[in-house]
Amino acid sequence: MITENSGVPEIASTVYEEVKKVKVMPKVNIIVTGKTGVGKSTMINAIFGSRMTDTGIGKPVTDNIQMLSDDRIPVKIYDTVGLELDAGKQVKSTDDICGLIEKKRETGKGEEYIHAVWYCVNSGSKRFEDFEADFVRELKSKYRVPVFVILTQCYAKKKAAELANYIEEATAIKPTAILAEDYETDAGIIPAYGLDALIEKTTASIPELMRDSLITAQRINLELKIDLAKKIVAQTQVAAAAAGFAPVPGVSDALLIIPAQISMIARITKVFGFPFDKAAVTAIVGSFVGTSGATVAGRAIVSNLLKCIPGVGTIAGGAISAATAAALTGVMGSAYIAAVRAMYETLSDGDFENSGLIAKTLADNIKIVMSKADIK
Ligand SMILES: Nc1nc2c(ncn2[C@@H]2O[C@H](COP(=O)(O)OP(=O)(O)OP(=O)(O)O)[C@@H](O)[C@H]2O)c(=O)[nH]1
Ligand SMILES: [Mg+2]
Repeated sequence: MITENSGVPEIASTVYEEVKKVKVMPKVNIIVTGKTGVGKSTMINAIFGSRMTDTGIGKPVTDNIQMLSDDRIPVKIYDTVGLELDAGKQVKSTDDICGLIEKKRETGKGEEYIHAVWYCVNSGSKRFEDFEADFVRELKSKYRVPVFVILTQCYAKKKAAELANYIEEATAIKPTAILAEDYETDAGIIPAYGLDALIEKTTASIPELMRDSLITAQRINLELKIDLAKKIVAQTQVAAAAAGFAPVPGVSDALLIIPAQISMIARITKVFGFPFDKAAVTAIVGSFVGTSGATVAGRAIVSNLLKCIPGVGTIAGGAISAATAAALTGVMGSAYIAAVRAMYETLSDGDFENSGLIAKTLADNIKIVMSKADIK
Protein backbone atom coordinates (compact mmCIF):
# COMPACT_ATOMS: atom_id res chain seq x y z
CA MET A 1 0.00 0.00 0.00
CA ILE A 2 1.16 3.52 -0.75
CA THR A 3 1.55 5.63 2.39
CA GLU A 4 2.59 9.17 3.18
CA ASN A 5 6.16 7.98 3.45
CA SER A 6 6.34 5.88 0.30
CA GLY A 7 9.27 6.75 -1.92
CA VAL A 8 9.39 6.97 -5.69
CA PRO A 9 10.75 3.41 -6.22
CA GLU A 10 7.97 1.95 -4.09
CA ILE A 11 5.23 3.86 -5.87
CA ALA A 12 6.81 3.14 -9.26
CA SER A 13 6.72 -0.60 -8.50
CA THR A 14 3.04 -0.38 -7.60
CA VAL A 15 2.33 1.53 -10.80
CA TYR A 16 4.25 -0.97 -12.87
CA GLU A 17 2.25 -3.88 -11.44
CA GLU A 18 -0.91 -1.95 -12.24
CA VAL A 19 0.25 -1.34 -15.82
CA LYS A 20 0.62 -5.05 -16.35
CA LYS A 21 -2.98 -5.55 -15.24
CA VAL A 22 -4.45 -3.21 -17.83
CA LYS A 23 -6.57 -5.36 -20.11
CA VAL A 24 -5.31 -6.10 -23.59
CA MET A 25 -7.63 -4.51 -26.13
CA PRO A 26 -9.36 -6.65 -28.75
CA LYS A 27 -7.95 -6.19 -32.24
CA VAL A 28 -9.95 -4.29 -34.82
CA ASN A 29 -9.89 -6.14 -38.17
CA ILE A 30 -9.56 -4.17 -41.39
CA ILE A 31 -9.22 -5.37 -44.98
CA VAL A 32 -7.15 -3.11 -47.22
CA THR A 33 -7.66 -3.77 -50.89
CA GLY A 34 -7.47 -2.24 -54.38
CA LYS A 35 -5.28 -2.65 -57.44
CA THR A 36 -1.55 -3.25 -57.35
CA GLY A 37 0.59 -0.24 -56.59
CA VAL A 38 -2.24 2.10 -55.53
CA GLY A 39 -0.47 2.83 -52.26
CA LYS A 40 -1.91 0.36 -49.76
CA SER A 41 1.36 -0.34 -47.97
CA THR A 42 2.30 3.34 -47.89
CA MET A 43 -1.04 4.14 -46.29
CA ILE A 44 -0.82 1.33 -43.71
CA ASN A 45 2.65 2.56 -42.77
CA ALA A 46 1.53 6.14 -42.39
CA ILE A 47 -1.45 5.22 -40.23
CA PHE A 48 0.01 2.55 -37.96
CA GLY A 49 3.75 3.18 -38.08
CA SER A 50 6.47 1.29 -39.87
CA ARG A 51 6.62 -1.48 -37.26
CA MET A 52 3.32 -2.71 -38.65
CA THR A 53 4.77 -3.42 -42.08
CA ASP A 54 8.33 -4.16 -40.88
CA THR A 55 7.73 -6.64 -38.13
CA GLY A 56 4.18 -7.66 -38.87
CA ILE A 57 5.07 -9.07 -42.24
CA GLY A 58 3.85 -12.13 -43.61
CA LYS A 59 1.17 -14.43 -42.35
CA PRO A 60 -0.45 -15.66 -45.55
CA VAL A 61 -4.18 -16.17 -45.07
CA THR A 62 -4.74 -17.22 -48.68
CA ASP A 63 -2.66 -16.79 -51.85
CA ASN A 64 -4.10 -13.31 -52.13
CA ILE A 65 -4.37 -12.15 -48.55
CA GLN A 66 -1.68 -11.50 -45.95
CA MET A 67 -2.37 -10.66 -42.36
CA LEU A 68 -0.27 -7.95 -40.71
CA SER A 69 -0.30 -7.78 -36.96
CA ASP A 70 1.98 -6.80 -34.11
CA ASP A 71 1.48 -7.73 -30.46
CA ARG A 72 1.81 -4.13 -29.39
CA ILE A 73 -0.89 -2.76 -31.69
CA PRO A 74 -4.61 -3.60 -31.33
CA VAL A 75 -5.27 -4.03 -35.05
CA LYS A 76 -5.10 -6.75 -37.67
CA ILE A 77 -4.70 -5.64 -41.25
CA TYR A 78 -5.61 -7.98 -44.08
CA ASP A 79 -3.48 -6.68 -46.92
CA THR A 80 -4.57 -8.10 -50.24
CA VAL A 81 -2.36 -8.68 -53.21
CA GLY A 82 -3.52 -6.17 -55.82
CA LEU A 83 -6.70 -6.89 -57.69
CA GLU A 84 -5.10 -7.59 -61.07
CA LEU A 85 -6.24 -6.55 -64.48
CA ASP A 86 -6.63 -10.17 -65.53
CA ALA A 87 -10.32 -11.06 -65.19
CA GLY A 88 -9.70 -14.53 -63.79
CA LYS A 89 -7.52 -13.19 -61.01
CA GLN A 90 -10.02 -10.46 -60.22
CA VAL A 91 -12.67 -13.06 -59.50
CA LYS A 92 -10.27 -15.13 -57.41
CA SER A 93 -9.19 -12.10 -55.37
CA THR A 94 -12.66 -10.74 -54.72
CA ASP A 95 -13.97 -14.23 -53.89
CA ASP A 96 -11.13 -14.64 -51.39
CA ILE A 97 -12.03 -11.39 -49.68
CA CYS A 98 -15.72 -12.20 -49.48
CA GLY A 99 -14.83 -15.70 -48.22
CA LEU A 100 -12.71 -14.20 -45.45
CA ILE A 101 -15.55 -11.93 -44.36
CA GLU A 102 -17.95 -14.89 -44.25
CA LYS A 103 -15.52 -17.14 -42.42
CA LYS A 104 -14.98 -14.52 -39.72
CA ARG A 105 -18.69 -13.93 -39.37
CA GLU A 106 -19.29 -17.65 -38.92
CA THR A 107 -17.22 -17.57 -35.71
CA GLY A 108 -20.13 -15.69 -34.15
CA LYS A 109 -17.66 -13.57 -32.18
CA GLY A 110 -17.92 -9.84 -32.79
CA GLU A 111 -14.23 -9.36 -32.09
CA GLU A 112 -13.33 -11.70 -34.95
CA TYR A 113 -15.49 -10.03 -37.59
CA ILE A 114 -14.08 -7.87 -40.34
CA HIS A 115 -14.97 -4.43 -39.05
CA ALA A 116 -14.18 -2.33 -42.12
CA VAL A 117 -12.88 -2.50 -45.68
CA TRP A 118 -10.65 0.20 -47.11
CA TYR A 119 -10.94 0.04 -50.89
CA CYS A 120 -8.11 2.02 -52.49
CA VAL A 121 -8.22 3.62 -55.92
CA ASN A 122 -5.31 5.58 -57.37
CA SER A 123 -6.58 9.12 -57.89
CA GLY A 124 -4.51 9.34 -61.05
CA SER A 125 -6.25 6.40 -62.72
CA LYS A 126 -8.43 7.23 -65.65
CA ARG A 127 -11.30 5.05 -64.68
CA PHE A 128 -13.03 3.14 -61.95
CA GLU A 129 -13.93 -0.18 -63.50
CA ASP A 130 -17.33 -1.83 -63.42
CA PHE A 131 -15.99 -4.85 -61.57
CA GLU A 132 -14.68 -2.52 -58.86
CA ALA A 133 -18.04 -0.81 -58.51
CA ASP A 134 -19.82 -4.18 -58.37
CA PHE A 135 -17.41 -5.45 -55.72
CA VAL A 136 -17.75 -2.37 -53.53
CA ARG A 137 -21.53 -2.44 -53.78
CA GLU A 138 -21.59 -6.13 -52.93
CA LEU A 139 -19.40 -5.63 -49.85
CA LYS A 140 -21.75 -2.95 -48.66
CA SER A 141 -25.16 -4.42 -49.40
CA LYS A 142 -24.62 -8.18 -49.33
CA TYR A 143 -21.85 -8.48 -46.75
CA ARG A 144 -22.90 -5.41 -44.75
CA VAL A 145 -19.38 -4.31 -43.88
CA PRO A 146 -18.59 -0.60 -43.62
CA VAL A 147 -16.68 0.14 -46.85
CA PHE A 148 -14.58 3.22 -47.45
CA VAL A 149 -13.41 4.11 -50.91
CA ILE A 150 -10.08 5.87 -50.67
CA LEU A 151 -8.58 7.97 -53.43
CA THR A 152 -4.86 7.49 -52.93
CA GLN A 153 -1.90 9.63 -54.01
CA CYS A 154 -4.17 12.64 -54.31
CA TYR A 155 -1.74 15.42 -55.13
CA ALA A 156 -3.82 16.81 -57.98
CA LYS A 157 -7.08 17.50 -56.21
CA LYS A 158 -8.99 18.98 -59.14
CA LYS A 159 -8.37 16.02 -61.38
CA ALA A 160 -9.24 13.64 -58.57
CA ALA A 161 -12.57 15.38 -58.02
CA GLU A 162 -13.91 14.09 -61.36
CA LEU A 163 -13.05 10.52 -60.50
CA ALA A 164 -14.53 11.02 -57.04
CA ASN A 165 -17.85 12.12 -58.52
CA TYR A 166 -17.91 9.14 -60.82
CA ILE A 167 -17.21 6.73 -57.94
CA GLU A 168 -19.88 8.29 -55.78
CA GLU A 169 -22.45 7.88 -58.55
CA ALA A 170 -21.44 4.27 -59.10
CA THR A 171 -21.29 3.15 -55.47
CA ALA A 172 -23.21 5.73 -53.41
CA ILE A 173 -20.04 6.10 -51.30
CA LYS A 174 -18.28 9.44 -51.10
CA PRO A 175 -14.58 8.68 -51.51
CA THR A 176 -12.02 9.98 -49.05
CA ALA A 177 -9.10 11.71 -50.73
CA ILE A 178 -5.72 11.08 -49.18
CA LEU A 179 -2.04 11.66 -49.69
CA ALA A 180 -0.36 9.24 -47.30
CA GLU A 181 3.14 10.62 -47.71
CA ASP A 182 4.38 14.07 -48.67
CA TYR A 183 4.72 14.37 -52.45
CA GLU A 184 7.61 16.16 -54.05
CA THR A 185 7.02 18.21 -57.18
CA ASP A 186 9.18 20.75 -59.04
CA ALA A 187 7.01 23.47 -57.53
CA GLY A 188 7.57 22.25 -53.98
CA ILE A 189 6.34 19.65 -51.52
CA ILE A 190 2.67 18.79 -51.19
CA PRO A 191 2.15 17.75 -47.58
CA ALA A 192 0.31 14.55 -46.70
CA TYR A 193 -3.36 14.94 -45.79
CA GLY A 194 -6.67 13.13 -45.44
CA LEU A 195 -5.75 10.17 -43.24
CA ASP A 196 -7.10 11.80 -40.09
CA ALA A 197 -10.49 12.12 -41.80
CA LEU A 198 -10.36 8.47 -42.88
CA ILE A 199 -9.69 7.40 -39.29
CA GLU A 200 -12.47 9.61 -37.97
CA LYS A 201 -15.01 8.23 -40.46
CA THR A 202 -13.96 4.63 -39.88
CA THR A 203 -14.04 5.03 -36.11
CA ALA A 204 -17.55 6.42 -36.31
CA SER A 205 -18.91 3.40 -38.17
CA ILE A 206 -17.42 0.45 -36.28
CA PRO A 207 -18.77 -1.11 -33.06
CA GLU A 208 -17.95 0.82 -29.89
CA LEU A 209 -15.77 -1.96 -28.48
CA MET A 210 -13.54 -1.72 -31.55
CA ARG A 211 -13.47 2.04 -31.60
CA ASP A 212 -11.02 2.32 -28.71
CA SER A 213 -8.80 -0.24 -30.43
CA LEU A 214 -8.63 1.70 -33.68
CA ILE A 215 -8.04 4.99 -31.86
CA THR A 216 -5.22 3.32 -29.95
CA ALA A 217 -3.67 1.54 -32.94
CA GLN A 218 -3.55 4.53 -35.30
CA ARG A 219 -1.00 7.32 -35.04
CA ILE A 220 -2.59 9.88 -37.31
CA ASN A 221 -5.50 11.37 -35.42
CA LEU A 222 -4.25 12.80 -32.13
CA GLU A 223 -7.58 14.45 -31.27
CA LEU A 224 -9.34 11.07 -31.11
CA LYS A 225 -6.65 9.83 -28.72
CA ILE A 226 -7.06 12.90 -26.53
CA ASP A 227 -10.85 12.42 -26.42
CA LEU A 228 -10.40 8.79 -25.40
CA ALA A 229 -7.87 9.80 -22.73
CA LYS A 230 -10.36 12.34 -21.35
CA LYS A 231 -13.01 9.62 -21.20
CA ILE A 232 -10.60 7.51 -19.12
CA VAL A 233 -10.00 10.44 -16.76
CA ALA A 234 -13.75 10.96 -16.31
CA GLN A 235 -14.23 7.26 -15.50
CA THR A 236 -11.41 7.41 -12.98
CA GLN A 237 -12.86 10.50 -11.33
CA VAL A 238 -15.99 8.52 -10.55
CA ALA A 239 -13.88 5.72 -9.02
CA ALA A 240 -11.80 8.22 -7.04
CA ALA A 241 -14.88 9.96 -5.66
CA ALA A 242 -16.07 6.60 -4.34
CA ALA A 243 -12.68 5.95 -2.68
CA GLY A 244 -12.92 9.35 -0.99
CA PHE A 245 -15.90 8.04 0.97
CA ALA A 246 -14.26 4.91 2.31
CA PRO A 247 -11.75 5.95 4.97
CA VAL A 248 -9.00 3.57 6.07
CA PRO A 249 -7.69 4.25 9.60
CA GLY A 250 -4.26 5.83 9.69
CA VAL A 251 -4.05 6.47 5.95
CA SER A 252 -4.71 9.79 4.36
CA ASP A 253 -7.79 9.66 2.11
CA ALA A 254 -5.86 11.48 -0.56
CA LEU A 255 -3.48 8.54 -0.82
CA LEU A 256 -6.31 6.06 -1.18
CA ILE A 257 -7.17 7.47 -4.57
CA ILE A 258 -3.66 6.97 -5.92
CA PRO A 259 -4.21 3.36 -7.12
CA ALA A 260 -7.12 4.49 -9.29
CA GLN A 261 -5.01 7.31 -10.64
CA ILE A 262 -2.21 4.89 -11.35
CA SER A 263 -4.32 2.69 -13.55
CA MET A 264 -5.62 5.84 -15.24
CA ILE A 265 -2.06 6.81 -16.18
CA ALA A 266 -1.38 3.29 -17.38
CA ARG A 267 -4.48 3.17 -19.58
CA ILE A 268 -3.79 6.58 -21.09
CA THR A 269 -0.22 5.58 -21.84
CA LYS A 270 -1.46 2.56 -23.78
CA VAL A 271 -3.83 4.71 -25.83
CA PHE A 272 -0.86 6.74 -27.03
CA GLY A 273 1.11 3.60 -27.80
CA PHE A 274 4.19 4.34 -25.72
CA PRO A 275 6.36 1.60 -24.34
CA PHE A 276 5.80 1.64 -20.59
CA ASP A 277 8.75 0.01 -18.90
CA LYS A 278 9.90 0.41 -15.32
CA ALA A 279 12.25 3.27 -16.14
CA ALA A 280 9.45 5.22 -17.80
CA VAL A 281 7.12 4.61 -14.86
CA THR A 282 9.77 5.75 -12.39
CA ALA A 283 10.38 8.93 -14.38
CA ILE A 284 6.67 9.71 -14.56
CA VAL A 285 6.09 9.15 -10.85
CA GLY A 286 9.19 11.19 -10.04
CA SER A 287 7.92 14.09 -12.10
CA PHE A 288 4.63 14.20 -10.20
CA VAL A 289 6.62 14.30 -6.96
CA GLY A 290 8.39 17.45 -8.07
CA THR A 291 11.22 18.89 -6.03
CA SER A 292 9.86 18.01 -2.59
CA GLY A 293 12.02 14.93 -2.24
CA ALA A 294 11.64 11.37 -3.39
CA THR A 295 11.51 9.79 0.06
CA VAL A 296 8.02 11.05 0.85
CA ALA A 297 6.65 10.82 -2.66
CA GLY A 298 3.16 9.80 -1.52
CA ARG A 299 2.56 13.08 0.28
CA ALA A 300 4.37 15.12 -2.35
CA ILE A 301 2.18 13.86 -5.19
CA VAL A 302 -0.97 14.83 -3.33
CA SER A 303 0.28 18.24 -2.26
CA ASN A 304 1.48 18.99 -5.79
CA LEU A 305 -1.90 18.12 -7.21
CA LEU A 306 -3.61 20.18 -4.53
CA LYS A 307 -1.62 23.24 -5.52
CA CYS A 308 -3.42 23.15 -8.82
CA ILE A 309 -6.91 23.24 -7.37
CA PRO A 310 -7.91 26.78 -6.50
CA GLY A 311 -9.40 27.25 -3.03
CA VAL A 312 -8.49 23.87 -1.55
CA GLY A 313 -5.04 24.54 -0.07
CA THR A 314 -3.90 21.79 2.26
CA ILE A 315 -5.93 18.98 3.72
CA ALA A 316 -6.16 18.78 7.49
CA GLY A 317 -5.62 15.19 8.65
CA GLY A 318 -5.78 13.89 5.09
CA ALA A 319 -9.57 13.80 4.89
CA ILE A 320 -10.91 14.74 1.50
CA SER A 321 -14.39 15.02 0.09
CA ALA A 322 -15.58 13.10 -2.93
CA ALA A 323 -15.47 16.34 -4.90
CA THR A 324 -11.84 16.93 -3.96
CA ALA A 325 -10.95 13.34 -4.80
CA ALA A 326 -12.45 13.81 -8.24
CA ALA A 327 -10.70 17.16 -8.64
CA LEU A 328 -7.28 15.72 -7.67
CA THR A 329 -7.75 12.95 -10.20
CA GLY A 330 -8.82 15.46 -12.82
CA VAL A 331 -5.68 17.51 -12.24
CA MET A 332 -3.45 14.49 -12.56
CA GLY A 333 -5.25 13.29 -15.69
CA SER A 334 -5.21 16.70 -17.36
CA ALA A 335 -1.56 17.23 -16.53
CA TYR A 336 -0.68 13.87 -17.99
CA ILE A 337 -2.70 14.43 -21.16
CA ALA A 338 -1.11 17.86 -21.64
CA ALA A 339 2.35 16.37 -21.20
CA VAL A 340 1.66 13.53 -23.61
CA ARG A 341 0.20 15.88 -26.21
CA ALA A 342 3.25 18.16 -26.06
CA MET A 343 5.48 15.16 -26.57
CA TYR A 344 3.41 13.31 -29.17
CA GLU A 345 3.64 16.10 -31.66
CA THR A 346 7.42 16.08 -31.61
CA LEU A 347 7.92 12.33 -32.05
CA SER A 348 8.87 10.74 -35.32
CA ASP A 349 8.07 7.17 -36.34
CA GLY A 350 11.14 5.49 -34.83
CA ASP A 351 10.99 7.45 -31.55
CA PHE A 352 8.05 5.39 -30.30
CA GLU A 353 10.37 2.45 -29.72
CA ASN A 354 12.86 4.59 -27.79
CA SER A 355 11.64 4.13 -24.23
CA GLY A 356 14.53 6.15 -22.76
CA LEU A 357 13.62 9.19 -24.84
CA ILE A 358 9.91 8.75 -24.07
CA ALA A 359 10.55 8.50 -20.32
CA LYS A 360 12.71 11.59 -20.20
CA THR A 361 10.55 13.79 -22.44
CA LEU A 362 7.37 12.79 -20.68
CA ALA A 363 8.83 13.44 -17.23
CA ASP A 364 10.14 16.84 -18.32
CA ASN A 365 6.77 17.78 -19.78
CA ILE A 366 4.87 16.75 -16.65
CA LYS A 367 7.13 18.98 -14.58
CA ILE A 368 6.46 21.92 -16.87
CA VAL A 369 2.71 21.35 -16.86
CA MET A 370 2.56 20.89 -13.07
CA SER A 371 4.50 24.08 -12.49
CA LYS A 372 1.73 26.02 -14.18
CA ALA A 373 -1.41 26.05 -12.06
CA ASP A 374 -3.83 26.53 -14.95
CA ILE A 375 -4.23 22.96 -16.18
CA LYS A 376 -7.29 22.60 -18.35
N1 LIG B 1 4.79 10.48 -52.30
C1 LIG B 1 3.91 9.50 -52.19
N2 LIG B 1 4.14 8.33 -52.80
C2 LIG B 1 3.22 7.35 -52.67
C3 LIG B 1 2.05 7.53 -51.90
N3 LIG B 1 1.34 6.40 -51.95
C4 LIG B 1 2.04 5.53 -52.71
N4 LIG B 1 3.17 6.09 -53.15
C5 LIG B 1 4.21 5.45 -53.98
O1 LIG B 1 3.58 4.57 -54.89
C6 LIG B 1 4.30 3.34 -54.98
C7 LIG B 1 3.40 2.16 -54.67
O2 LIG B 1 2.96 2.25 -53.32
P1 LIG B 1 2.70 0.99 -52.40
O3 LIG B 1 2.29 1.52 -51.07
O4 LIG B 1 3.81 0.04 -52.42
O5 LIG B 1 1.46 0.34 -53.14
P2 LIG B 1 0.69 -1.02 -52.80
O6 LIG B 1 -0.73 -0.78 -53.08
O7 LIG B 1 1.03 -1.49 -51.44
O8 LIG B 1 1.30 -1.99 -53.89
P3 LIG B 1 1.24 -3.61 -53.92
O9 LIG B 1 1.51 -4.11 -52.56
O10 LIG B 1 2.31 -3.96 -54.89
O11 LIG B 1 -0.11 -3.97 -54.43
C8 LIG B 1 5.49 3.48 -54.05
O12 LIG B 1 6.59 3.83 -54.80
C9 LIG B 1 5.11 4.59 -53.12
O13 LIG B 1 6.23 5.28 -52.66
C10 LIG B 1 1.84 8.80 -51.27
O14 LIG B 1 0.84 9.08 -50.58
N5 LIG B 1 2.80 9.75 -51.44
MG1 LIG C 1 1.76 -3.37 -50.73
